[in-house]
Amino acid sequence: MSTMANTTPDATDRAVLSGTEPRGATSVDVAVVGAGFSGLYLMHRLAALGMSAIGFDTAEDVGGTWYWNRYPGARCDVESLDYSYSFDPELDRTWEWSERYATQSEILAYLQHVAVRFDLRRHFRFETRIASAVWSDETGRWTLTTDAGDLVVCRFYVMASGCLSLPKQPDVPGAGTFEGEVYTTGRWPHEPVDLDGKRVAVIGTGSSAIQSIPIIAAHAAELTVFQRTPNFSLPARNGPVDAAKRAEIDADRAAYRERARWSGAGVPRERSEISALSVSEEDRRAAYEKAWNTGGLFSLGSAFNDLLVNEAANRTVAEFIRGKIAGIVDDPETAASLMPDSYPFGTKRPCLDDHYFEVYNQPHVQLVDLRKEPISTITRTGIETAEQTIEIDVLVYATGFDAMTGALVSVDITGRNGLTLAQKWADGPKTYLGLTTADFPNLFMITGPGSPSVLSNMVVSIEQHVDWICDSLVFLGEHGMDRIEPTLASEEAWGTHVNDFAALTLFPQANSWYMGANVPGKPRVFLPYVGGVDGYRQICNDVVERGYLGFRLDGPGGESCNDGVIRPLKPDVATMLQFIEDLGMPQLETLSVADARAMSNAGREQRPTGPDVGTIEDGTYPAATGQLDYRLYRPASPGPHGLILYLHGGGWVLGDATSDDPLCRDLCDRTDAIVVSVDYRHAPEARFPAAVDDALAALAWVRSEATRLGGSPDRIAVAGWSAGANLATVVAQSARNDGAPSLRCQALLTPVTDGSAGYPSMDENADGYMLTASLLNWFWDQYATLEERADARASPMCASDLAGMPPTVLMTCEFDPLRDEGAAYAEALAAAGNDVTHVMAKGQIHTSIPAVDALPTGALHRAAIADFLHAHLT
Ligand code: N01
Repeated sequence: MSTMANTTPDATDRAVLSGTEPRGATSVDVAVVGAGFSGLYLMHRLAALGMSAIGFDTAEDVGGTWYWNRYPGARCDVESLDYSYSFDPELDRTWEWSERYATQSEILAYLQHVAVRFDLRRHFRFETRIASAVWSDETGRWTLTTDAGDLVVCRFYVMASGCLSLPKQPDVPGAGTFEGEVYTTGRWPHEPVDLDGKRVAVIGTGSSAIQSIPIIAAHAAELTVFQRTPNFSLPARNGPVDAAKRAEIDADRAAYRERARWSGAGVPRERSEISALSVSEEDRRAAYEKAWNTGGLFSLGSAFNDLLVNEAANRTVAEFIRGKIAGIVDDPETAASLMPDSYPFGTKRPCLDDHYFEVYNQPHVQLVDLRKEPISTITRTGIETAEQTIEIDVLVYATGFDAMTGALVSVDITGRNGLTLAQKWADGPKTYLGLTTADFPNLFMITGPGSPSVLSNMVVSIEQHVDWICDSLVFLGEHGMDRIEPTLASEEAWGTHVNDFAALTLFPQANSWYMGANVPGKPRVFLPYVGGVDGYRQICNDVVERGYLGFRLDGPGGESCNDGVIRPLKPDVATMLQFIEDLGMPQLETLSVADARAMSNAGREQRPTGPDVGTIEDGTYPAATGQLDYRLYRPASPGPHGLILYLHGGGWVLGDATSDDPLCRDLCDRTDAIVVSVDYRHAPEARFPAAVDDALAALAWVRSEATRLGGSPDRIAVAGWSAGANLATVVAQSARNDGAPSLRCQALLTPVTDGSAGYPSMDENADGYMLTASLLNWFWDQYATLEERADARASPMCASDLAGMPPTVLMTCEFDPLRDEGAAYAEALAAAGNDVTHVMAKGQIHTSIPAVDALPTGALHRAAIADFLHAHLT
């Protein structure tokens, strides 16, 4: 890349890059759309790097969202001490915030101050819109066309266009008919708007409306608020900047900023480690009261650690807020209308207000609940609902934005092979890290979809993105490269990761702009990344450290493509592994058998219990050498039911009839079959083939007692997990060999199938995923000699003939040492002519499947196993 010292937009034709640009085009290294927080900082960094750059903004000046959102009461809902740049400590020293939450005008003044201090305006063309951008593979350049028809050719193109910058088109019947004054909060006039003595209507009750309504009410003769969905709004408790907080920050500003960078939401704060359901109602209420009185966006939502992931926990805080509304609003009917009840708290962006609910106690303010009386039409003089006609002088649309993707696709961006961004994203945005998108080389987005962006303090996220992009441009330049593009595989995997994370939360339950649900026809996709600013920053750093994993880099200096998936583990699995690592527990195989059993049993106390089933019975059955325990799970539905003989996991050494209790409940619940979990003798006290003998005895007993147990003797399946799956299929082989009545099917969950051979996954996943290769070897050593491991009753893969086996569902997990031997067994069964369904669980580990409710991402696979069993048992 060229490194030109002067970066003025008037650098037209001076910085010729390839000699192939259209005549009269401005040629630069980097073109930037947007002069808000993102564009300004980006331009500052590019200038410091000596790269030629030009920026564009439709506004007359810098400011971005703070240039446009001038509606009465507009403020930031992140505290001013946090909502400011951190890149230059000197800048901090030149600016004093006057209030806890800065007004729009103060933030705009701050950005103007930044623009002057770093001489940034000269890089921008204002009142200029980029209408289109077209990539050329031949020249490796983007060609941008402005709304004035000017051309700009650049190597790198950055959309710093903001997440909430394109107001949503009013989708109200009759919009455009009204002949009085019409305003949109996101495009409020720069001149003063006189509302004194007027009849005003506000449509919408999001953040913009909730901030502006108290001020509009103070001026209007009559105010009617049209509310479609009530919002959770929390008191801002604005005031002067807190002196103690300022002193704390001033004491070590760098450390404070660093804590912000590595925090969940870009604001340093304590994270609760406690579930809302783990404390008494009194303590819970006290915590909520404290947070309510503290005010702010984060205090209530972070009072407990499970408010955004657990519905029952969330109900407690939602109920608390509804109680507050009831206490503030005098008229019970209005109060009821203002209480949100159709989505969990926090799943739509909560609002911060300054005496919003109190407004409805004023006699000249009326709330129209559109759920009861929808708008029929807007007329020339007012608004008609199903119940009434309201004459007005002023109509205010506070109806929100086409968030996160709207501004990006509003520019006609065409990537490789004529593909436009709008076409590519027709079913929802696809990005790698929210920064880039495949088939659009050298295009970057700041805080794009798939990054924490709107779920964080935007300034922190913006700085991180700008730094990542600039560091990448430097890297490319230093390595003689000039193209960067994500691979389709990395992009797809990132989309999966973003969705997996969102699915662990309650966010998808709301019809929010986070979900694109506020814009008719927009695909319903969760847009931001919910994994936190800290986790996300680590991911972006890891991508670079791992040689730009998932990117193709190209240029005169060479080509490199280090394709791969940056976070292949499911997020809940990764969190659990981290939790266990933090506990620092010893490896089971380093303990005595007795201690290993004690540790394994202790773990059972902590886990979720699994679903309720009809009845549970404990008893004993005649095993090979005496009575052993069983536990039976019976569905609530009338029988007779199919019967599943279940063999527990634990490497033939650990566990008993109740050790996989949550999984057995889950199987019973999902299959509507009786599950009989049996104990068997364990090694090393009873080595191979004792467990096999007991498992065979258990099958014989289940067959003979099927009717008494409430099942059908001719509808029996075997199932098991891990070593239990090994026993299950050994039993199935034995039944086939003996010509016993056919089993309906077998369900083998991450089975041990072959102790006689080594498989690649044994090395690949040897360590770090709960079941280690060394633990597996330890289990084998307790159970069977090397010679015995070649016996088909220990290693069912060693059977000389696998034909005639029952229909099989076999599950393997990507990060399991046993993955490949399970897959090999599935292949061998299929090759022998059996009906085999192989469920491959990506991102899962050996212990994922029994972790019912603890690892929600495993539910999909448990459902697949259960569907198979259900289909074969009915
Ligand atoms: O927009 P919104 P906003 N008929 O989408 C309603 C940030 N922000 O501009 O919920 C009737 O939240 C719509 O109803 P419903 C902040 O992140 C920050 O207020 O879709 N009503 C909703 O009530 C915020 O979340 C700050 O049923 C219609 C409202 O209009 C984001 O910007 C300040 C309708 C839109 O609310 C957006 O906030 C302001 C229709 N056809 C904004 N269409 C701070 O920093 C829409 N609505 C404090």
